[in-house]
Amino acid sequence: MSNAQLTAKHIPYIQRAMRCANPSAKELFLIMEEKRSNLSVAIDVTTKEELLFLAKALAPHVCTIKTHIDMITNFDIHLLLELQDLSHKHRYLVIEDRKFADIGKTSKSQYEGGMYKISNWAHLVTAHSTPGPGVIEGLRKTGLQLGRGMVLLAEMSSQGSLATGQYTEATIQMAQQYSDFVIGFISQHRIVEEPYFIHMTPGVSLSENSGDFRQQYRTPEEAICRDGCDLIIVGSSIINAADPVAAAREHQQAGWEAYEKRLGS
Ligand code: S5P
Repeated sequence: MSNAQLTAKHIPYIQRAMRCANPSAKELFLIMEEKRSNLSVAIDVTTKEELLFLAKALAPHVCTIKTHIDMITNFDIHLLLELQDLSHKHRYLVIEDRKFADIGKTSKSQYEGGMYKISNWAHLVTAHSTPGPGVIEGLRKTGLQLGRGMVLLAEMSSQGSLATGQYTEATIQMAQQYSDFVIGFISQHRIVEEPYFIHMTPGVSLSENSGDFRQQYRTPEEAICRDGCDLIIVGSSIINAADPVAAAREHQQAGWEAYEKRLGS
């Protein structure tokens, strides 16, 4: 296949890094290649001690750590400083899964202010496209100058999600309009071919077939080879495992093998 004929899913992460205008997107592809990891761990816990314990233990195996910082009951600034230190030491990016979904002005204030000051520490944040391009414009105003990026929810893993069809199409158009800041999608499938857009996918597990509250799972191989996604987001199957490090290693290996198989296909 000549380079022109290659679709994004056949282009190595390292080459995709070179096509990224956004510095966090570039860094992410480089880290994935360097650590041989397309695994993001969703550390959905309720105390800073658990979050830091798992972040430290799992860091060598992941390219990103995804947080829900508003789940933490004893949040303080030291937690963020330690997460940042760890991210430099172990080379991972932090995604704060805030799922912004308000008008631009409000989302911007929520991003840079309040108790969490998310723009100060999260390399990447998630947002719904429901409000239209204003939510991107609001976050971009603060985030672009800090070298941050955002990920738009184009599809969801939960059964009965309304993010399908025309909604997904409109989300793609919004991302294309602001591709200096929107680095890709949370989706269940590959939905665009531009190689600089990354497809992050939750609802992945080597063990579970169905989750609580209509969460739906498939294996890393299905997510990467069959569905064409680039990065797997795994939460409970790692953090609730009897041995979270071993579970992270297994998911890392399965994700990487699927990626190599896809490149060769
Ligand atoms: O559609 C989605 C989008 C997201 S970001 N479905 C999801 O499950 N997520 C997040 O991925 C969710 O908030 C959680 O943090 C993680 C999945 O966790 P698990 O325990 O089901 O693997």
